Amino acid sequence: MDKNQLQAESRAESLPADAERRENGTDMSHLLTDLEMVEFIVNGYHLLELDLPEGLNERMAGQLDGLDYNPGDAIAEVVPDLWQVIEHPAVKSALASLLGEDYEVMGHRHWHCKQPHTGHMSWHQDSTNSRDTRIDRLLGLFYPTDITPEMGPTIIVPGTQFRNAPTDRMATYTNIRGQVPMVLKAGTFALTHYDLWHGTAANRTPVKRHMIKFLFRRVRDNKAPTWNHDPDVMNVPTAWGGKREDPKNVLSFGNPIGVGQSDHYKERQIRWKCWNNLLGVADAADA
Ligand SMILES: O=C(O)CCC(=O)C(=O)O
Ligand SMILES: [Fe+2]
Repeated sequence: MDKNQLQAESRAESLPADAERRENGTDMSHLLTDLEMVEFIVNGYHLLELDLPEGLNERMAGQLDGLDYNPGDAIAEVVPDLWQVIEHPAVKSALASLLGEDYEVMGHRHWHCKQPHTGHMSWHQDSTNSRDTRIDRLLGLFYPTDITPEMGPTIIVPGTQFRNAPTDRMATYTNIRGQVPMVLKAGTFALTHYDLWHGTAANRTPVKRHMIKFLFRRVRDNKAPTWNHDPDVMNVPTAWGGKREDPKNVLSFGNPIGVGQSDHYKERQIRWKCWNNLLGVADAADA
């Protein structure tokens, strides 16, 4: 048994009490809170810094550095340590929170190797125009090394996941106010809505920048919340002018890229529909 297996086993032994496990035995101790769920609806992404076994990130990065072809969907067969990433309790709990307990890990995955001294990638959405008010499909972007601003980070535009835009038109946009370069620590797993606008910066360094993309999907609509939900969470006053840090007021008023009133007003309605869908409210689509 190698060192990583040993560490995986010792982690398994320290799993929390039964109350924090689902019936299938999965550790769900990292379910998202109401605030984290609302922030996902508003921003379209959630970052997880994974406490992977020592040396695992370096080993994955070393294997990727040495790979001279792109195995496409078979990347996790070529770099099997990647299974420890998508099996990590924090990843599984976040996915169960956002996509339901029986979410599916889809067969598509891809190694995005940004070669040294290569240019930026234009803004786009990965999904195929099947956009609506729900959270049905997510990308998981995993980075096994630190990502600096010079290494060609993925750049996302928070809150754009509910917006349709022709890709050829988007590609002509330059700097968008509020864009977030994913400058991250090694071992970060970024969950993004499948429709979130994103691109990359140029890689101005002599090193390869690695990102492995996974795709996850909801299998059925929620009948009840699948995260760490407090049924009274929305029973607070509307903060028309005051602090907006609680889930209700973040959901209504959060404006991560400072859009104008008209867009914000429309988005607010979509967010509440999305929230009601996640709660399992039967007629949420007409809310
Ligand atoms: O390499 C990246 O950071 C993003 C790549 C990407 O968005 C794509 O290929 O669709
Ligand atoms: Fe993309």
